[in-house]
Amino acid sequence: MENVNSNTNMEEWFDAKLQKNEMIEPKDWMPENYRKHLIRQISQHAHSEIIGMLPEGNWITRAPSLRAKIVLMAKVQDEGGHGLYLYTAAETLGSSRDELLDALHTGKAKYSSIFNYPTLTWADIGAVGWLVDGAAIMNQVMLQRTSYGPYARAMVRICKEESFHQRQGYESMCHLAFGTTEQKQMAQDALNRWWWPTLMMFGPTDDKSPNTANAIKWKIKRESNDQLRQRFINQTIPQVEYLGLTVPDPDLKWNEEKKGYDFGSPNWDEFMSVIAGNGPCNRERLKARVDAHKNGEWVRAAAKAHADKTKEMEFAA
Ligand code: BYC
Repeated sequence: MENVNSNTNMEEWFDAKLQKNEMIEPKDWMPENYRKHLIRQISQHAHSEIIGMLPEGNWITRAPSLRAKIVLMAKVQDEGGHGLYLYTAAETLGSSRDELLDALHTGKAKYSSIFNYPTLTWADIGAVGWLVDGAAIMNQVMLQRTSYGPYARAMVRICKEESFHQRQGYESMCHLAFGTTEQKQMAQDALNRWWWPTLMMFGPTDDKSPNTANAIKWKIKRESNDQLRQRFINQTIPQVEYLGLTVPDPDLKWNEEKKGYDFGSPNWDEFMSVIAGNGPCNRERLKARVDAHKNGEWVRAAAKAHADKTKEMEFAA
């Protein structure tokens, strides 16, 4: 822990550190609400990564070529790795892995709404990589400068990998959009279904986002939900146009004055219903996760026995 002399007010010391854009580290003093806020956000993020493996993993056996299969497997493995870095970052705040997973498995903790939608065709895998990973990067680039050190450092590698995922998705969409009429229709259908849920990933509008004020004050989030959503739309629409596709939003229009697109409102009732556990796939996703955890019990036990034995042998040597 950095040297905090007894006269120093801890809160002032913490604020001054944030002011100087210095990172907060695990052993530093921090306000209890800052710790709780981070455990909530980082663990939700970790849960999203491992639940995010499910809709894509669903297509590994049906990928249309060996190359597509290898790329998709690599992507799904990356998501598992992201979950692990993030759980580890959350653990440095004093929450155990078991507690975090228990909150997920009992439905207490949230994970990203987007993963409660089904992947119906191969084009959905392209759309997920392009749009969902694209939205994730938009959100996560700023998190590389988040104020909590372990979270910020985990995000550096995660962003590099998400960037590869986004390109993988866009490449796949290019194949379909420039392919046969049926393939182009598949791509358009996937875009139609994933567009609005992707915009919801950024969270509620700023006036309805209870966590943003503290997140900005504590430099956890550097930009608001609406700012990031707007930037994502501005960046993605030219990509949609290049593909010769359209987004399902009659209100989408370039606004020269703001140098950005005006757009319609996502269905926020649907969003609230999905995050309350009533989306199209919430139950299926949670069940798959709980089953995987139970079925992996013997692997965890074997890995622990091996680690304990290795330690014992090192000690004896
Ligand atoms: N889904 O006050 P707000 C990925 C909740 S990408 C579910 O604005 P905050 C991946 C929110 O938790 C996805 N819940 O909250 C990509 C809060 O409820 P609680 C993961 C949502 O935290 C590709 C309430 O609504 N990325 O992993 O300031 C492949 C009010 O919201 C959502 C991250 O997690 C949502 N979309 O902002 C594989 C990035 N939106 O907790 C994997 C890190 C809002 O008070 N997280 N809620 O009960 C963040 O940046 C922020 O937590 C959010 C929400 C932007 C998501």
